[in-house]
Amino acid sequence: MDNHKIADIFEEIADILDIVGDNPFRIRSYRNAARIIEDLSDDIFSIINEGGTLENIKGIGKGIEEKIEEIVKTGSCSLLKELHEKVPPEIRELLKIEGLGPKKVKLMYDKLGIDSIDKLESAASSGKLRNLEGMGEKTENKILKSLEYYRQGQGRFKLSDGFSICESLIKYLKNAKNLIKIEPAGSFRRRQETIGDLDLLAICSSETDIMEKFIKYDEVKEIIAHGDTKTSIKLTNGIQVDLRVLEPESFGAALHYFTGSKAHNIRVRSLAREKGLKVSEYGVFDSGDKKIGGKDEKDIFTNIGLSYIPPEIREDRGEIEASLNNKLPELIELKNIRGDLQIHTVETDGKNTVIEMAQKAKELGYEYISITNHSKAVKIAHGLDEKKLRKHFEEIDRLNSKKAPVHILKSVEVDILADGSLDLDDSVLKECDVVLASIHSYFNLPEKEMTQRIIKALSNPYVNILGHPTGRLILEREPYVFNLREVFKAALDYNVIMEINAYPDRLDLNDIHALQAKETGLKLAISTDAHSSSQMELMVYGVYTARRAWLEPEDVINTYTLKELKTFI
Ligand code: DGT
Ligand code: CA
Ligand code: CA
Ligand code: ZN
Repeated sequence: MDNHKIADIFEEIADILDIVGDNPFRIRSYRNAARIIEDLSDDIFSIINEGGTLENIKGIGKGIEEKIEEIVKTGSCSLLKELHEKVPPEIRELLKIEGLGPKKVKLMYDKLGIDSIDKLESAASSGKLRNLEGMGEKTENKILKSLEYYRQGQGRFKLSDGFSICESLIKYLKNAKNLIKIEPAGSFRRRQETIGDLDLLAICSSETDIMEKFIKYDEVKEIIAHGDTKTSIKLTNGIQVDLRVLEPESFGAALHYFTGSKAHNIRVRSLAREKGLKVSEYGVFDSGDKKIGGKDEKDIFTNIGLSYIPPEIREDRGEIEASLNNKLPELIELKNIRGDLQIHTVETDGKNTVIEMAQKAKELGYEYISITNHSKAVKIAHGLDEKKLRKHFEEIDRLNSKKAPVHILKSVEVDILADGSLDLDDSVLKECDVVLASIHSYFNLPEKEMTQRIIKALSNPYVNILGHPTGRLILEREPYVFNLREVFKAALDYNVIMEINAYPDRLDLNDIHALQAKETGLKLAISTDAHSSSQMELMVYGVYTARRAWLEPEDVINTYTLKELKTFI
């Protein structure tokens, strides 16, 4: 449990109170508390566990503080449990549809009795939603589109969720009797952007109680199967976890098999057959069925004449051929990153100051950061106009001259307006070290118009990087509709770099598009889009995406030294 999880609980409480039509002041106090806790730099768990108080935190009253203590001490919240009983999960699920908030859910329930995704779908497709107050045909169509997207992603989870689940679960299982090793496999190990279920593999020296511990884990909702070598559970958040206990002699073979992907496995097996060998989850066997390897994962590769293939590219997208021909890429690693090129600060909607972000960059071992606050069109983020941006730059100059912890590049995330023009005057863009341009509004233009809009923005001579190029939010919002290949071609003409936004909800460009960008001849920048110093640690998710896209350090401009970067820009 961390601050983020407490904030989630309060956010959910506020949502449900909204649905049942509770007192608006009470609702607001939970929503505020959620926001405050999310932004807090201190760890609430340590504060409470060390006997401290939250009294001094503005916006956290007595009632909320008691709830927090309850959550820290018991791991759950009785109010939320009560609310869960009042409002069934089918209604709460409606909140997951993009564009539906608690107010709309309540309205739809009160007026049309909509209490499930199925009922929502039939109401929307038979044109019943458009007659509700504040809705119309457009909203209705939007909801239908969101529904389709939701159904596609149903049952899948973001990679970052996989990390938090794995972390707590593995920490818990580490105390099992005689456990030697436990490792995640599957799509999680391949660092796919979403995961269907988690696959854990363990070896134990002798008799173990790991399966008993596993089914007694706090977060278990359902035991799907329970045996000595394989057990499957479903957690309260809906994710399934499979745990297998293996013989040490075949651990490597099983790790390879259960890491997948399935398509990769099929290729590996047929390659083995061509060599008169057999590969299974138990090992590598010769024509006489004698086991010749399987303890270590690398046995699988070496025995069939392959060099080791990193999990992230085991997708049968050419990795087998590359491995056979010794042409595997030297994949980028987190340690190659020398700076972060999208960072927001208190000047707009960030939580930390420029100097705090620079300090964090220093801790991460970086050489430079680029401060990219929003421009004025992004009103909810209090975007900067020309005058404010220039003042901000003076401050950055001052910090750089006083030996800032890392070099601070003067930049901006300039908004791409509906017609493709930019939100700031060229005269100020010219003064920037780096210009990042992104779309934050008018997501639903027709394809041609959207493509032209982006290309027009790229044609501005001062634009260096296109931020979160497709605008998608994983499992939430589809990319905007435009012709990506044409945009890539234009980017090549205008020398514009494509961003891989590392924020776990975005990962935009995704792996496939990032590879296409590389093949077009473009460079990429992996940036966190951090709105607080701790979010700068999310860089690793962008690196996973880059690895899945076969990127090497030279493909990514923030692996360059400051001097190289400046020359390139
Ligand atoms: P997911 O869970 O949908 O995100 O994707 P994975 O890749 O984790 O798939 P999962 O959990 O169904 O199975 C784990 C791995 O086990 C998979 O990546 C490859 C291997 N595997 C599963 N079923 C088969 C199969 O029928 N044939 C082969 N060759 N391998 C399989
Ligand atoms: Ca899986
Ligand atoms: Ca599985
Ligand atoms: Zn942005």
